[in-house]
Amino acid sequence: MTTDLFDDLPVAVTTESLAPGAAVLRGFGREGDAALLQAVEEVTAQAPFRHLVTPGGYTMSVGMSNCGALGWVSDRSGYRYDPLDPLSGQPWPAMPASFCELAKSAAARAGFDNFVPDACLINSYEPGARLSLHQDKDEKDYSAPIVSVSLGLPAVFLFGTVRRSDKPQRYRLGHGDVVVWGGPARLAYHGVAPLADGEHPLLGRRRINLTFRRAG
Ligand code: MD3
Ligand code: FE
Repeated sequence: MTTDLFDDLPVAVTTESLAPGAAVLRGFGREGDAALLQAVEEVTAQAPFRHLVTPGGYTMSVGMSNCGALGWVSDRSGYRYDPLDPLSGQPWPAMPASFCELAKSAAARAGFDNFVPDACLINSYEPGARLSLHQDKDEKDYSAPIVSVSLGLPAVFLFGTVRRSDKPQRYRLGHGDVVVWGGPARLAYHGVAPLADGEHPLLGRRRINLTFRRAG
């Protein structure tokens, strides 16, 4: 359902509700796309993308990095937020101010005032990479939303319910789309179908997703 249209902006942003608590802001991140990508490159020069191993011993097909005070990591001992990058032993790169402002303004537009993220997980997908159905449960406070920003090749996003066995709905998330997941959607199962090949003018054969979280 379309609830508003900001057609006075250089990029039109429409807000649609996927489910109670889940709002898609189509194109909200598109205006600043080149600057966002530049900032991703600066972060990942310090903290390169890596393929984490799950507690079950599988290597993830999605490459991951982080910025902010806390970063999400996985290894044979489990999932956690860590203030240090295990690859370097150093703190994660600071969250660029432009990231924080985008996340805050998206959350506010979806009805979550005062969102202050302390973690940004950066996911990098190449054709074939996928993320199986999961819940995001490693954060301390589920009252804060999660804000996601998609860049590059489009993905089919799978959005279920709080019951793993419920059949997920499928949504296309394209370049610049921002989604705010809060309230009753915060603990919904979700995932990403294998990325289809393609070529994006700015990102090439790649999709990058930023997820902003209040983790600590
Ligand atoms: C719904 N990332 O990093 S973003 C993740 O496209 C993750 O890389 C996907 O799931 C990606 O954990 C999906 C959309 C998303 C993120 C967090 C959510 C949807 C969510 C948390 C609760 C419900
Ligand atoms: Fe997730």
